[in-house]
Amino acid sequence: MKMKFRGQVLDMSRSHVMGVLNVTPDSFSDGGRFNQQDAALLQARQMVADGATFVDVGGESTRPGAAKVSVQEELDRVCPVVETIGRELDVIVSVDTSTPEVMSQAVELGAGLINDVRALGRDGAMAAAANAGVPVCIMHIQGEPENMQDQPEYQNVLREVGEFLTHRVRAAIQAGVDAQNIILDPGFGFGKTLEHNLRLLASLDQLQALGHPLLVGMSRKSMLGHITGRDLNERLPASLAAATISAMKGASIVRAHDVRETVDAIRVAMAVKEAV
Ligand code: 7PM
Repeated sequence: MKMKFRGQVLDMSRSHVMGVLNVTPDSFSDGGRFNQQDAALLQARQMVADGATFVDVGGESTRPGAAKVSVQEELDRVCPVVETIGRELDVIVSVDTSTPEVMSQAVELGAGLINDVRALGRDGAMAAAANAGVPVCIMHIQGEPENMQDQPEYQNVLREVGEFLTHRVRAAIQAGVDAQNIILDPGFGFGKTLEHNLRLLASLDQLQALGHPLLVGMSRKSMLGHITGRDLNERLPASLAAATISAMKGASIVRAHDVRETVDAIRVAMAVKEAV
């Protein structure tokens, strides 16, 4: 159960942490490109010190209602950060994008993983991922990021997510993506109610049966707010519980904002798994 990310070989039977690094400019940080580069590198450096195996660099917000970003703007935000982190730090740089041009350029600049919340659904994305030759994470989403939470509906969420992912895997392999290079993600919060998310988490082990390593992201998500009643900035304990459960159920990569704490939580889960 090994997977190769450029230079790095990882044992995917263990759980690894992916730190979230947003390079979307928010309304009140007008620091300019150089400050943003510095800030991104500092943040990534801390994540690596805290035990991150991956840093996920994203330049396009998937938030419903977020402004659309042009291809050039996304390239300008993401590429310098990918290049700098790849050069300066011993970490696998993941590029969180659905844009084929960004996939190709980021991998050329050192990215070791493509993370696409649109499951390589944009025109040219399958081919770009196949040509890039690095592992790719295919995530389930119902609808589009803009409307996904309007009225999520499933007859059987586990079966439908499994079928969606199976179809995307087939298409990716047909486009030339190496089957050994495919990671799957049920897409917590992407077109799902709390009930759907919980059913998926409870059955995560069954998604393992699809035969690909799993990535999960629940850090700070509203599903945890719904369970605990906590605001965004008070969801760390809930996020750690979710990370621990996913690690126990075999997730290979856990995407998280709070790397240091998540690494500890996952170490406990892995120690318990090894004791069986
Ligand atoms: C608004 C909506 C803001 C959603 C941020 C988000 C995942 C991901 C994200 C995930 C993979 C967040 C998400 N979530 N990539 N990117 N899996 N593979 O809460 O669950 O971070 S963005």
